[in-house]
Amino acid sequence: MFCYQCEQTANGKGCTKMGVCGKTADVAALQDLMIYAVRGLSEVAVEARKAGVVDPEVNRFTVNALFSTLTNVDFDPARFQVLIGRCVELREQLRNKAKLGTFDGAAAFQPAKDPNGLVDQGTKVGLMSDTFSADENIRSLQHTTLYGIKGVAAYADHAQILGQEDDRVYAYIHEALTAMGNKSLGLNDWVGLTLKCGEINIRTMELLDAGNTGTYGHPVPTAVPLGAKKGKAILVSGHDLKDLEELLKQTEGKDIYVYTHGEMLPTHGYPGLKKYKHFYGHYGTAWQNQAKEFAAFPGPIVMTTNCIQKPRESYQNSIYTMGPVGWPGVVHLKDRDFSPVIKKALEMPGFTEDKEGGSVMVGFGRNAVLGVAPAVIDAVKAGKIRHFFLVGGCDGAKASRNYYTEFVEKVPKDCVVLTLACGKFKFFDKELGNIGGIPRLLDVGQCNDAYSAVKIAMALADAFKIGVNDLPLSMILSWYEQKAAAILLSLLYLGIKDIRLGPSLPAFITPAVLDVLVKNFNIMPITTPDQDLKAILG
Ligand code: SF4
Ligand code: SF3
Repeated sequence: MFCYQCEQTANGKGCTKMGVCGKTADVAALQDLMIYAVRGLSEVAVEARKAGVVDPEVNRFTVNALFSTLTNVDFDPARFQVLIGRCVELREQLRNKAKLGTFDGAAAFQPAKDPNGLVDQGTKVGLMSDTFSADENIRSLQHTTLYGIKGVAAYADHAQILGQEDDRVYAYIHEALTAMGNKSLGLNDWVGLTLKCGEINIRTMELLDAGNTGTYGHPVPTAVPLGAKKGKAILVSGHDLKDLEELLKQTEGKDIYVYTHGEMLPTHGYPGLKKYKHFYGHYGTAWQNQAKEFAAFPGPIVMTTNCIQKPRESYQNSIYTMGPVGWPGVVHLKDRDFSPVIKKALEMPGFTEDKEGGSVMVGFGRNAVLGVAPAVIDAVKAGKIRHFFLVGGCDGAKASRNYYTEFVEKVPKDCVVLTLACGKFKFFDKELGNIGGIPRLLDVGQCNDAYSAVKIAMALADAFKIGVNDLPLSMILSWYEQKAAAILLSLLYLGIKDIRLGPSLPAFITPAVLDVLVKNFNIMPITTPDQDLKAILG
């Protein structure tokens, strides 16, 4: 196997025997084959679009299948076997519907009949195979684009669940995946396709934002208890709001409290979700601590999307996956039917007493923050707020990620920290106080809400009549998986400079490609909190 799509890749180079994430070589091969099959489907979709045929099922399948290959999403070989078969079926249906001729290569791929045969096929179409460019810099951009597309696919999948779609997003994905087989494209073409991914991701996140806020209202500042309420309990993790809503509906009146985990924390701010009285509080921290935290939770756990890790035996029978998530042997919920989870919650002990745990504030999406924009602008003009830091991105297991905790601790008292995504768990429960009533720590939301942060930055720039790069705002980002790659490409597409990125730089970026990024965007690795703060604040 060879995989280097995430930040924790082995030795900062690539996982070759087994994923640091727990992905086996067989699953890695099946994921490679899945990508190859989707590339074939994309080729046919591109030609079909030219013939005026667009198939919504193909579009939705495309993003769902890509989402399932994201880090920490699907580890179940059996589910990939089904998806690969379905991919080829849809491809042939579309080819017939659009009355297209025959294809070769990925678009003519026929899956082997048995699992071993599929794994064999997968080993021949991996990242370093001749299905990608032989030029290491072009390949680097192809892989950067592929990972960006995976992020876009995740967001597009969430958005379409809430009824928000734009064929421009699907068309780009199909075109860029098809381009990967086009040997005549050069380095500049790939720079263009890579930045285009960032542009398309902004559109996708806009759709997702419209889906979330259109369905559940704009998040409002909300205190979320970190303790527990005596009673039966269900824990829900991942990012999907619709899954959470359905769970809340189905558990209403059943004397069960629903707790969020990880990236579900910001959902407490949505009016359409917080109205449920039994939607109680938040439990635990970021994904990499789940084995210990899940083992101590006295009720069942539902994983709606990333990040899942190998379940411990103690909760193997009380954890459930749904949507794109899978783990071999773990029950996969279908059609948002939570009855097995509810049954399990009623069997399990739940919390036997109330537990005090303090609380954290969420709900500072663009609507809430821009609602107090005049006060913020006045505070900046009066010199009460010196600088804004967006400290956001993914969390992870590496000790070097303590940088972000220390950084936020050391941010001077006259500065405000905006945060989003699961990286916030490095400091989410710190008491940072406020500046004239404006909280110094503002949780914008999930990684899925990065659009909201971009909107805030742009609105501030407009208000001050300056460019985003001239704002007293610095981005200190942490990445782990491919949604972060998509967001990073969006920031680059918007021309945002001086981003500090850590804890390490992507292994899939070659020195020459990095050079281009540094020259054009002055992107740089994090150093130490003291040194970076000094460089920024002077
Ligand atoms: Fe390794 Fe990350 Fe790929 Fe898992 S997803 S195999 S940890 S590079
Ligand atoms: Fe976290 Fe997995 Fe990326 Fe949504 S949940 S930010 S790592």
